[in-house]
Amino acid sequence: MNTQDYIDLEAKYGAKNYKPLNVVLERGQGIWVWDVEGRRYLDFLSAYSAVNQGHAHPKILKALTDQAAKLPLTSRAFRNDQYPLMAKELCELTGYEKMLPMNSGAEAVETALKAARKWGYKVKGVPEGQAEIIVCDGNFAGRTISIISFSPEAQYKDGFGPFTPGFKMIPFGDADALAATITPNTVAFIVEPIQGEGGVIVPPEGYLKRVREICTANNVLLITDEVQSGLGRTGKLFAQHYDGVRADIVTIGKALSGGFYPVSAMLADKVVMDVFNPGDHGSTFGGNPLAASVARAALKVLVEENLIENAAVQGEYLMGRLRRIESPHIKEVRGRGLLIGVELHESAGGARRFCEALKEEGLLCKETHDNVIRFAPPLTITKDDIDWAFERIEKVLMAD
Ligand code: IF1
Repeated sequence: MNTQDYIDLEAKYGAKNYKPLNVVLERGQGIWVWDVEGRRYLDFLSAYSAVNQGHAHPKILKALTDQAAKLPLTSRAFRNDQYPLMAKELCELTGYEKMLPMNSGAEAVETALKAARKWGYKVKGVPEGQAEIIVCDGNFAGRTISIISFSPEAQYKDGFGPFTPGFKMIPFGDADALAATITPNTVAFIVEPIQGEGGVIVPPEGYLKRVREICTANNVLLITDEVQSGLGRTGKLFAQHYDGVRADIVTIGKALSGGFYPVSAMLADKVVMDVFNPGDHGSTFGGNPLAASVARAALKVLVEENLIENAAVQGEYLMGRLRRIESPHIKEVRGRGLLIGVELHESAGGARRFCEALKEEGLLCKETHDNVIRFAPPLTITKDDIDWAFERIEKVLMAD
């Protein structure tokens, strides 16, 4: 079968809920992927930051296969020997007292929202059913009905009502708006330290620090959604660390498994996490031994291979080179570490065509919204790899 055969099959039998680039991948190793025609590409999306450790990392693969051969799933009706170790290692790495394991990023966010509401009622004393959670314009936190209930994106909501109440939206980056919107019933503020889908939007200097102060002063939980910006992507363990902030709740996912398996988690201290009693919340696969074993290996690789520091160094290098491209199409280059967005002028005709052109040059990336090209390679990338990629990016962005 060739590329078109696969595309035709997908069109015939698969839902049309994505419009992918017409490249059919069959193998990946490190920063490289190969399509069914044998063509090689540099992956500059990393599966939306789920492959920070590079494709098919041998050490994570070994953890996966060893555990899969022993015991993939127990359910939480019984205990297993991997989940407690993952919980310990994750809490020690991130500096939180407790974690709750889930599968997708959206499930980690849903868990955080439930924890915040229950903390509001049981600890803060908000009247039952009156909890308010403040969100930011430009947010993306997943596709469940409660999460799209606070999405700013009409398409993500269209046809999916009625929506979950209890959310208020304020502009991203505006700490005064947060202070003005908090009421006695506000239980939490959820924010991405850098908005990924929103277009790689970096907030003003000191924004998160001020938000942290406002939440503390008003006894409101600060939730940072680090599903995409976390685990080294921006050059720090968490993007919130650029402001020296410690949120009350952190959601993580994606690279928590190095791209091998859906693994996510909510992190918090006991004062929040202890609102969950046995039976309150759960998931069939949450905390399964295969997920836990893979996550332990993925975190080990992140630390042992110094990928967080590499993201900072290589991201700085790439951003510097991108900012020197004198292309009439480029409006702004922004981001942190290896989470980079190149915003194009309207006159450029949209980012998609540049992603298509870059695919022809052997580089895979994805537009976010109409005019931003997102560059997010695996954190294992080297300076030479970046030079290889940059040559192609400059060629495409300098063309008409
Ligand atoms: C899609 C976007 C990225 C996320 C943040 C939670 C989640 C995500 C900050 C939910 C997931 C994915 C979802 C995927 C495309 C991708 C995406 F374009 F949609 F927004 F990365 F930017 N918080 N993002 O970025 O995690 O449930 O997917 O595991 O839905 O199209 P998930």
